[in-house]
Amino acid sequence: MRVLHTSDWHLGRILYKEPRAQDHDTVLQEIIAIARTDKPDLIVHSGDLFDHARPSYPDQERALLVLQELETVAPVVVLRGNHDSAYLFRLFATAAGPHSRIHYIDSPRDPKNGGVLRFPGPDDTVLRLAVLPFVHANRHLDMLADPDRWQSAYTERIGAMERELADELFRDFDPHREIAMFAAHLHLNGSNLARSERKAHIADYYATDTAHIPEVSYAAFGHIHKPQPLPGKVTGCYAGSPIQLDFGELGETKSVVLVDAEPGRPAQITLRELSGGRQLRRFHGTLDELRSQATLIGRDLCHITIRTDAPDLTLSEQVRTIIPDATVLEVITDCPGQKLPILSPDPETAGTEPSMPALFDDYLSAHGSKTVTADAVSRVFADIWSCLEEERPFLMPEEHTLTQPLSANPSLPTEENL
Ligand SMILES: [Mn+2]
Repeated sequence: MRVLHTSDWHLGRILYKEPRAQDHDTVLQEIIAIARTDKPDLIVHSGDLFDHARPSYPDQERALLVLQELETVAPVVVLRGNHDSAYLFRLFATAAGPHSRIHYIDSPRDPKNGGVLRFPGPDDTVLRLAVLPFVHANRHLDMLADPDRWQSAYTERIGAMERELADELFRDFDPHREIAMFAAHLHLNGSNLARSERKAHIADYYATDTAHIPEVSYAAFGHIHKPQPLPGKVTGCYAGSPIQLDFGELGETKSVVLVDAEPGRPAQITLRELSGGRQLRRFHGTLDELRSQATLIGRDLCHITIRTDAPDLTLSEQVRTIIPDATVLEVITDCPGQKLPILSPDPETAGTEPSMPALFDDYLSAHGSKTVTADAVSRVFADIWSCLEEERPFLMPEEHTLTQPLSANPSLPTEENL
């Protein structure tokens, strides 16, 4: 039997205010074409269909239209990932009705009651698929337990669920006729994180143990966005996201997994590379260097840092003219005058609380200024601060350029008699 495994679409993802809908549309058509050509007997989506729990109507429609296209090829199983809403999954299942070939797995199921699905294949073969969507620690664990034990408690809890699923998966199993697979949305200890999966707590609290995975022909995992084989001894893959979702996935080639499994034989795994969706690119250099790479950059989604000697307010505009086909997400200026040098702390004031201007200078050292030099910004801030402390009115330096000629010329109305 042949299975097509995809994952982590994250429909609705926005990168630096740039919606990824057009990238999704391209790559999802590519996945539909692969399904039609390779004719799997089952399609597994291992979670994170959406980027957030309340996706927009257009993104919901996008998901449903693609899943319905896939359903014309083979039954589709969709697991809820940590970004998906269980409620929305239940709603989709209700709307699809009891006879739909799309199976939405919104929450962990009793192994004896829906936790193991059966799909008949050619020549009397049967594929048994155990399903484990994302499990929230706080919904399935006793939160009053010692916080230091949360992680190991989570790992153990998932391990117990996996053992129960394995028991049912292999109960009265006929190895001459049946194939066992497992689909889950989990973080496995030892896998290679991309960064866009969702911050560190996932890795810390939600790590699970590869040793607990049922010994199946193939394990279809979701959650990690970098396509990769599973760590540990069970054959399986993180299918990964179909597009580069953020700069943690820079340079990654994306794919879906085709799995060919026969009873009693190890599964054959083939990756089908995906080329749809714009690539991400980071550029750091001068405008001239950017010019020389313009053709190479093409339509990429770019984060641009331009090195200049002096602040230049037209940089953004120039960048957009040099690479008109690219989507420019952000232009950063790398200009020596726009950052303050980092000073070593004054030993006399060590231990005392730093002043507000000193803290602001620290900020300028780290982040720089946007338009004028950091030095000028620092001086203006220090002036404002001393005026506030001494309860004096404050005039911006630019205002002096107006008031000085006024006071110097007695024939003009002064501030008082205006
Ligand atoms: Mn994900």
